[in-house]
Amino acid sequence: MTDTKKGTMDRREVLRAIVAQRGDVLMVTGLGSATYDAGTVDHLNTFCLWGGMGAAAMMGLGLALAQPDRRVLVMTGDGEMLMGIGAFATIGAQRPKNLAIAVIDNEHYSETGMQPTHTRRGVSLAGVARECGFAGAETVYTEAELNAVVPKLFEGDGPFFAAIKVNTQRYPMSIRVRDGVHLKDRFRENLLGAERAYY
Ligand SMILES: Cc1ncc(C[n+]2csc(CCOP(=O)(O)OP(=O)(O)O)c2C)c(N)n1
Ligand SMILES: [Mg+2]
Repeated sequence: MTDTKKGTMDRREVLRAIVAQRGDVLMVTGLGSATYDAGTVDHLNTFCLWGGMGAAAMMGLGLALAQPDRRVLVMTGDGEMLMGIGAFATIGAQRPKNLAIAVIDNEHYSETGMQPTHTRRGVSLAGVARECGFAGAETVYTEAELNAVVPKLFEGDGPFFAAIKVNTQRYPMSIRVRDGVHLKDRFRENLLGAERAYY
């Protein structure tokens, strides 16, 4: 399966549509613009990755397995997801019901200068997820399709995957909270309580 249509949605409007329904979901964001997007709506239940390109989905899997009663949402870029593409197989094998992944797919590596990624050449991340055994996997291009897919990120049996096609608009590459250790400690303390967070 190949995707040849173009994304026209704005990535930060997509982010707003998703976080408006986030409830108490635990979010992990991948390095690159997904982390900068999430930083505009800084939240104690969000862990923003600054490095470890390709690790976001695996971090989400670990979190989902450790916290089976919580919903976990990974939000990352197409380039970051492509670097960790083996994660699809591991998640497909584990099949955590509480995990969803949303890729903000601008078909480029925007942080490093807008080099086109494989999705620009027709590689379908949703196709990979589906064939790896995800419970659901979709590619969305329009606001109507987005509105239909957002609830599936938060409820229903996972693992669920959505590639959300966006335009190539770039935003400032910065977030307000920039200390990685602080972001990690803050996330753990909020989730586990101070007594358990540091052991
Ligand atoms: C191992 C590794 N290789 C390359 C980079 C450089 N790098 C940082 S962000 C990025 C692009 C991320 O692209 P994508 O995930 O599609 O994010 P977006 O387009 O939304 O910014 C790259 C190549 C890196 N940080 N680590
Ligand atoms: Mg990208």
